[in-house]
Formats: sequence, structure tokens, C-alpha cells
Amino acid sequence: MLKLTVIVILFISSVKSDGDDHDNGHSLFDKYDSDHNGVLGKSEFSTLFMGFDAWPEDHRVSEHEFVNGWTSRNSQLSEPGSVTLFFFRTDLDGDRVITQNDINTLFSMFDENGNTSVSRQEFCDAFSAMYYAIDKC
Ligand SMILES: [Ca+2]
Ligand SMILES: [Ca+2]
Ligand SMILES: [Ca+2]
Repeated sequence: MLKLTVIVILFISSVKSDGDDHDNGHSLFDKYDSDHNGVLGKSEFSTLFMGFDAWPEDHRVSEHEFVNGWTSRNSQLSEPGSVTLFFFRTDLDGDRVITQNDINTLFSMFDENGNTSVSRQEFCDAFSAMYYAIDKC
């Protein structure tokens, strides 16, 4: 089973490196599931959004940092104008910066069954609902 998983992962990465620019929620999920256990824990989930915090790292992600970070890291998911929309949808408390407070709220929205981890299915459901650019997930 583990062997099969490894083969699948290798297959996915070889497809990705083939210049397939049809990125989607699945590959985004895989990119941030850094321990490859098939779910996003709170810290992995936070990294997806808070990882855009540029120097000086103050744990606050401005619109500028978010748009720049998203565009350079997830270029395939960056339709013109949509990244700014992502920012406003992520800034759930409306103070125009992304902080851990926003991510905590967002995490509980994604974690539909409340088991403190976000499964691939939960991720896809919530992500396609919130960020329209992902049409296949
Ligand atoms: Ca994980
Ligand atoms: Ca905020
Ligand atoms: Ca869950």
C-alpha cells in the first residue's frame, strides 16, 4: 500500500513537472500536506495562507503580500483579479490583514466534521466554494 502511494506521488509529480499548468485544488492540497499524511493539520493549513508573510515577518499578511505570494507560488491558480478576491474572502474579520485569527476561523469552516484536520474532501468542498478559480477538485 505504501509502495502504491509512493508510485502515485511520483506519478503526480512527474505529471506536474511535465508543464501541466492545469493546477487545481488537489495539487494545492498536496503541496501543503508537508508530512504527506493525507490531511492538513492546523499548522499546514496556516502555512498555506500565512506563508506569504514577507519581511518583516510580523504574522500579518497584507493584501500586497498575499497577492504577490499567491501569484508567485500558485501561479496556475492566479486568474487576473481573482487573487484580490481570495484575499478579501480570507480576511474574515475584515481588518484588511490576514492574521492567525482569520486562519482559525477559516480552519473551522474548512474542517466540516470538526476533527481538527482538513481532509482532501473537506478542502476541495470549501476551497471550490470560496475560491471560484478552482473548478475541478
Ligand atoms: Ca499533513
Ligand atoms: Ca483579518
Ligand atoms: Ca475534518
